[in-house]
Amino acid sequence: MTTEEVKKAVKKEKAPVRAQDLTVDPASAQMIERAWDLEIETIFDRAQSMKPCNIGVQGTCCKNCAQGPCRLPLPKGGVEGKDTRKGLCGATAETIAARNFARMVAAGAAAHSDHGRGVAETFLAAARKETHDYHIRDTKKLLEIAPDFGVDITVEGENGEVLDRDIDEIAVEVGEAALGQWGQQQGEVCTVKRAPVPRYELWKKLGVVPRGIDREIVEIMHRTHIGVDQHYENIVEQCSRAAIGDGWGGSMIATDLQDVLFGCPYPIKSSANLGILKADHVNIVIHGHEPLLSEMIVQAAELPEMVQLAKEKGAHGIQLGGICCTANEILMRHGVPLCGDFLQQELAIVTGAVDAMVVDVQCIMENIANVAQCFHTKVITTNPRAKIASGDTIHIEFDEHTAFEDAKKIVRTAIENFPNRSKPVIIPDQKSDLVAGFSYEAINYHLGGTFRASYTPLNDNIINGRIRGIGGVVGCNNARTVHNEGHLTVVKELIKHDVIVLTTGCNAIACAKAGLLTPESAKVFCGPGLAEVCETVGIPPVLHMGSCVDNSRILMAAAEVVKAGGLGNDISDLPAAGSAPEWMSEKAISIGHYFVVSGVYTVFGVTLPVSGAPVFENYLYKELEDIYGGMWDLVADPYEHAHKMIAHIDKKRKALGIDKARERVLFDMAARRDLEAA
Ligand code: SF4
Ligand code: MSK
Repeated sequence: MTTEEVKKAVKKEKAPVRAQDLTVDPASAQMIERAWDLEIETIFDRAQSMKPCNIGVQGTCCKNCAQGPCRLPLPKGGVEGKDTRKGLCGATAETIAARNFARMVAAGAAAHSDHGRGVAETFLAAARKETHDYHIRDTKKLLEIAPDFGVDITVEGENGEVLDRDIDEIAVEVGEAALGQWGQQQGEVCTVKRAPVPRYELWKKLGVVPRGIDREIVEIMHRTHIGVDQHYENIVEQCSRAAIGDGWGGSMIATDLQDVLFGCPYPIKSSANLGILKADHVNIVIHGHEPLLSEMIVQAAELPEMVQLAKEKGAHGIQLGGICCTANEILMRHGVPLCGDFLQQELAIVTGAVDAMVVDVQCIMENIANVAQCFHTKVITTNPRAKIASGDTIHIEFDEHTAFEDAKKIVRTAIENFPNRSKPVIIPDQKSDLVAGFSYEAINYHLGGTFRASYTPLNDNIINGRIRGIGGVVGCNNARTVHNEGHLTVVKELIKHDVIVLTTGCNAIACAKAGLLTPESAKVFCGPGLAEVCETVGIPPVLHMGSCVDNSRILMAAAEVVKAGGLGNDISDLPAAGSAPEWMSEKAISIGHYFVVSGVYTVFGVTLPVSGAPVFENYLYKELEDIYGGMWDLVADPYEHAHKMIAHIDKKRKALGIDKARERVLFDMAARRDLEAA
């Protein structure tokens, strides 16, 4: 269906859709309108013309064998008495929904973990000096993480003295031990022990400590095959093993090793939105997830020979920008500006200014290849795992042993395409300043300083009530909901009520575009307590911690807060809540589940494919709290969504006996204001 047909169809049934009804971001609205003018179809049009399947949305369609698909919609008005719905094999709605949920966890954990495996392989190649393009850069972090992998960092000398071990030897051993976590069959994934002791002991008691990262994912696929695991509670138990293996395993190891290879992020300034593109520059947009490639492209684009070539082709220079989590990776370490989030990938091309869109893995819409055909843009795939059949994409395979040469080839291809611009360039003038780079180490340093780095000042401010609690708000965009509206409403509501927000992924990009990642935004958007803390410490109220795999940084921050003391003994005691207001990817389900089993109340927006199985749904939303201290929830309305998080935070403050402190602080502040006014 063309855009014109979509518009006509929409018009026939109801008032025409306006671009500002589809997104709250003016830059995106401008490009949606341009796409309409040029009759270029984007995801925003397809979301109007194709409605989601009513049974799939409920999670009760099974196609796990050739006798199906067996479809078990919830009867209108719900199930009265005994639920008699069954698939051909007898699988109940609960079994089917639990199996589908589990397969989402498996796919999400596999995506993160395969990313981590790729990083571990490159790390090992660098440690063994088999590649000259990557080096062990952050030796401080290497020495910090080595003991967690069972690697000694000192050795006893001949006279019993303690000597430092050779860094290269340590790096090789860490690389080998890290890579071993994927194929390990028995024992425990070693980084899981970074969780607070009571959490780790609970997991041990429940028998959900992952044995190996891959093993738990494979076991989900086995258990959800026809005729295997047919008890939703038992299926969820395996989800917990695989999800812990993701959050406290594959993703966490990916973050660790990336930091050692490319440097641990520290606060850095940059800007965000389509307005970062420059009409007179070669624009290269890097999109996907793995920093292995993008790190090389950043270096290649800075080479004098590349800048000279760009000038010879008539450009003033080379502008890099990122989409999705690759954007977050190169922002955190190099300050490369954010071009846009998941739903802006087609819209970036619609500016007519993108000379190459370079993609690796995850969240890459196949339709970018079709949109690119309407312009001069070259879509370059780089990863053997991810090729695109549509359009005229070119594949320049990226290999860690020839990484820099591959990156130079890619940059050169983009530069040579600059003179081929075929349509007028229209770049929205929206871009916002931001400060990113808040690794959990950076938060530690920022709060406590070099000599007394610690989370204690954060805990003190939570205990004294200036900060009400912590919100982890993460996740994607979803074309079934207004672009960025959920993200911004939830985050603004939280900070307005003195909840500090830790963010990653496309939520971070949405917040960046809205100016929430600047220290100055505290005065405008925060409640008085949080505003005072941000002003004193000089931090934004929304701390950008990185990409999807970097949700592990949020887990580590939570563990550090527990360790700093005064807020209970476990993550489930903290006045904290998690959120993914516009989620869409299977990775979000794995992330959500590892937050839940880590003890966090986790609210999703849009929808969750469990509503057709009320018993299973109740297990996720209520009963898991008794087991793990954390549970799932679904609240589509973003305002209510934020307030359920705040209510949970207040419940935890009360349980800790610190609810009265907050009332005193707010009274103090009101009194101070009255005095100032007098
Ligand atoms: Fe139907 Fe059972 Fe086959 Fe699923 S596994 S498609 S419920 S027969
Ligand atoms: S990119 S997984 S849309 S956050 Fe990590 Fe954004 Fe979600 Fe992809």
